[in-house]
Amino acid sequence: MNATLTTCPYCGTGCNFYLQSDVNGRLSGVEPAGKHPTSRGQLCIKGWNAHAFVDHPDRLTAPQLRRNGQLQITDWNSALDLLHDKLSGIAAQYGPDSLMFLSSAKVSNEENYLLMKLARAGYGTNNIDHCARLCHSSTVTGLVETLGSGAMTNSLSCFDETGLIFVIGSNTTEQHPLIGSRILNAVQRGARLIVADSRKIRLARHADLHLRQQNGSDVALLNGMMRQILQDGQEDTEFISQRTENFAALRQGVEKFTPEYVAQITGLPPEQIVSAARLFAQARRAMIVYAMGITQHSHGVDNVRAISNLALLTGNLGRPGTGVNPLRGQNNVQGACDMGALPDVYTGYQRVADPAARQKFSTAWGVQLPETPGLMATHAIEAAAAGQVRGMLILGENPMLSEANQGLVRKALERLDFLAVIDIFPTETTDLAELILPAACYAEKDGTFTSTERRVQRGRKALESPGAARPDWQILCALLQRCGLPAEYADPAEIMTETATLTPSYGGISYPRLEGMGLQWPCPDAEHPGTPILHREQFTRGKGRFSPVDYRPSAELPDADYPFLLNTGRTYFHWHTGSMTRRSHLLDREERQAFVEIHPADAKKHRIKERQQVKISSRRGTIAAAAQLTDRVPAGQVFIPFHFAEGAANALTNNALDPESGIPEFKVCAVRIEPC
Ligand SMILES: Nc1nc2c(c(=O)[nH]1)N[C@H]1C(S)=C(S)[C@@H](COP(=O)(O)OP(=O)(O)OC[C@H]3O[C@@H](n4cnc5c(=O)[nH]c(N)nc54)[C@H](O)[C@@H]3O)O[C@H]1N2
Ligand SMILES: Nc1nc2c(c(=O)[nH]1)N[C@H]1C(S)=C(S)[C@@H](COP(=O)(O)OP(=O)(O)OC[C@H]3O[C@@H](n4cnc5c(=O)[nH]c(N)nc54)[C@H](O)[C@@H]3O)O[C@H]1N2
Ligand code: SF4
Ligand SMILES: [Mo]
Repeated sequence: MNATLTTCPYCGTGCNFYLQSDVNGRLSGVEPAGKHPTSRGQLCIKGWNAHAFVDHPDRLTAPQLRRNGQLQITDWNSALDLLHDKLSGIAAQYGPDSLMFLSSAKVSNEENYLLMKLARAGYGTNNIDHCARLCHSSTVTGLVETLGSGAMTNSLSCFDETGLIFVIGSNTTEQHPLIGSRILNAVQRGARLIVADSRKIRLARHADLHLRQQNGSDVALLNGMMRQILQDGQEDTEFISQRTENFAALRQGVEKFTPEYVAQITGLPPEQIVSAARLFAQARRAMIVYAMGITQHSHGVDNVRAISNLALLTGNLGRPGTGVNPLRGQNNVQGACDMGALPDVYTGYQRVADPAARQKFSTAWGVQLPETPGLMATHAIEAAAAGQVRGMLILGENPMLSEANQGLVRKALERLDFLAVIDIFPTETTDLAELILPAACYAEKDGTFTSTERRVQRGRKALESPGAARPDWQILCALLQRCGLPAEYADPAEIMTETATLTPSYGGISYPRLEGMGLQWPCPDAEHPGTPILHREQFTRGKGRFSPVDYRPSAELPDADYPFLLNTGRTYFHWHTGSMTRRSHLLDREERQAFVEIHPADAKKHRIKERQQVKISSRRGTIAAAAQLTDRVPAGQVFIPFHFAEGAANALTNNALDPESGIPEFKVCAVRIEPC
């Protein structure tokens, strides 16, 4: 029996475990890492089952090419030649910006670095993005403006020291289970808990206050809390005068958000807004924790600004047990952003529009680089549907199920002249691809992954990949070479060495230093111990900036034709588009089919029974799913997880985008329901 220490491939909590393999080199199970600072000898159900999909018979094992509608197996050389010829041919004919590259928060830092280098240096376009666009792009935009850095400010260990936790738009016990447990431990120790979520999530049961405001009304709620704090004279005047700017504008901006006005918008009783403000302001150390309930709105950046304003107003930044803490979702979404798999930045958020940064990368890579920021993933879908993007390479994403408004996504992908997908399994997106390349999964390769607390950690190879599947980094190296760029890296460690020289915040990161518990960036040099808490002496941007925001309603609200508000998200057992968890026996057994949460009173009105198939329609599509009658959702709202292809929530969702971050409004649109 062998045991290989590695990082969990599911969520950004970043737990570590040992993959156990038997004498035949097959995985037999998982054992949590006892000394790890996050997992501390525990795992959630997905971690315990992280070995289960690895040897599933559906794994892609050979490159495949679609000819006359039929998939044919081909060899690697022909497949890579074809891929390069197609991409360079489209670039030559229609310009490099007719290409789009989608990178992946499931793959390593090194692989994200190589794909962004390939897009920029190899094919001459900044059109590269990944699922952070659908996730925390609002955070990156909002927090860079207010604090100077888009990452979680504090560390997970801070939950052990805080006096109050304000969870807003995060179903933490299901989506970041080991962070959820840590919050529950803090509550047991005596910390106060405020939960703001229209759904009665598990944390709500343990909260001092559960605010069930209408989805999409958080700006009003947060502004109302700030107005009350100012009225009570509970703001941190010393912090405001020494460490912030633009305070007068904030005071003015929140002035109209009286408890009564906020009550009208949120549907909350005015007293609850006052109580929330008082509870929050009384804590000497308060942590704000948020996720998709905040970011996935057409005003997602404004939501993030409002959160940042609240933390600045109360001096809850730069100290242990405080902070603005966006919980990053995928195992390496923090890393994919850090590595510059984004249209406007290179690694470490160095801007492509900044001539000095461009010169630095141009010199290092030995090529001229494109000057204008590229397309966001969501804009690229629109551009492909309009015939402006013609070739796409997708590495480890499944936009057919994960992007908003599936009808539009299908139109976009079908209209492409060429689509290639690199994945470990067949997906709804590979179904549309001309070329499919088989990748090694996390257990079959080395690499690094960066968790939500900015902890860069090792993933380690435990077994060989099936058939002809190859690690993504090797596939990308072969493409870089076809573009005439040197790519003779012996292993991912050498790729990290190159990345570190170009990235100040990763400057001190190297494989030998990551043995043990990894390192938290910024880690600028080889002696630096890493940074558990950001903004201690000053903010990354200097002063913290108050950015007042006004309330804007969601793009599409319920009306007479579509009377229900559709909320979408996830469940404990499944992961996104299900490619891995629906192929993990024990997880699949727990939840086998698409379902919709409906309030019992609404079900009664529409004569819908428990487990009955229900038709749900929006202006963009119709799906069927099994009714789950529950008061987890408020009356007037239905909740559908987006894991299930046969009842795809995103056939319904609205692709209205936040004007700044380009994130879709996954959390609010209007639907109607009827029995099938
Ligand atoms: N099991 C499992 N875990 C996961 C994932 C998974 O697919 N499965 N995905 C990972 C990823 S990539 C991410 S990004 C995270 C996401 O983690 P979360 O953001 O925690 O998950 P969601 O279910 O998308 O939404 C969280 C909550 O936001 C609430 N909400 C909706 N609209 C609003 C609103 O307007 N205001 C407020 N205050 N709340 C609102 C919803 O009711 C829901 O309970 O989870 C990660 N962890
Ligand atoms: N309605 C609705 N839609 C949403 C959301 C929502 O809350 N509501 N949330 C959004 C959010 S936050 C996110 S993060 C996105 C996620 O959207 P996606 O990233 O598109 O979803 P995943 O299913 O995680 O897709 C990852 C793919 O990578 C593959 N893969 C896994 N490991 C590897 C590997 O090592 N190499 C390669 N090449 N491939 C690999 C998997 O098989 C899978 O097909 O969904 C978004 N969509
Ligand atoms: S909490 Fe996240 S990282 Fe930890 S075991 Fe569960 S899915 Fe894996
Ligand atoms: Mo995400």
